Amino acid sequence: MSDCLFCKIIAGAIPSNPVYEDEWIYAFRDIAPQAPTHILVVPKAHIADVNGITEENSAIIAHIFTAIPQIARAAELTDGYRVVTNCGVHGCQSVQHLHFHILGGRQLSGEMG
Ligand code: DGP
Repeated sequence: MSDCLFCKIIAGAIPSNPVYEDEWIYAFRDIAPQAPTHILVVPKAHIADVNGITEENSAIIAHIFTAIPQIARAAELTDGYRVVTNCGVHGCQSVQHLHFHILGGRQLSGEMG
């Protein structure tokens, strides 16, 4: 199996708290939540980060962004939420498998960086 942490979570080799799954993507609770609701949405195919998005795999990214509103609705984020993806060292990416954070459940800071 791949040495990637999120590939292991997707495969079920490391336990996680799922909130959504389909053929292409998996969403689960962040282990260290930074907001009352903190969900990670990942493609099942290993893409390292935003720099790994191509014409060939971009349909998965579009699919993620159609699933995110459904996931947010199911999580009752009726007053809004933030979607974040970190990339590389300056972006503070700590897991090298593309993931989108859904953060909500309280008024978030206006600071972005
Ligand atoms: P980033 O720093 O953008 O690469 O975000 C990685 C996120 O992954 C971070 O918010 C913490 C979360 N995380 C790290 N290890 C685990 C884990 O084993 N399980 C879960 N559910 N989340 C994890």
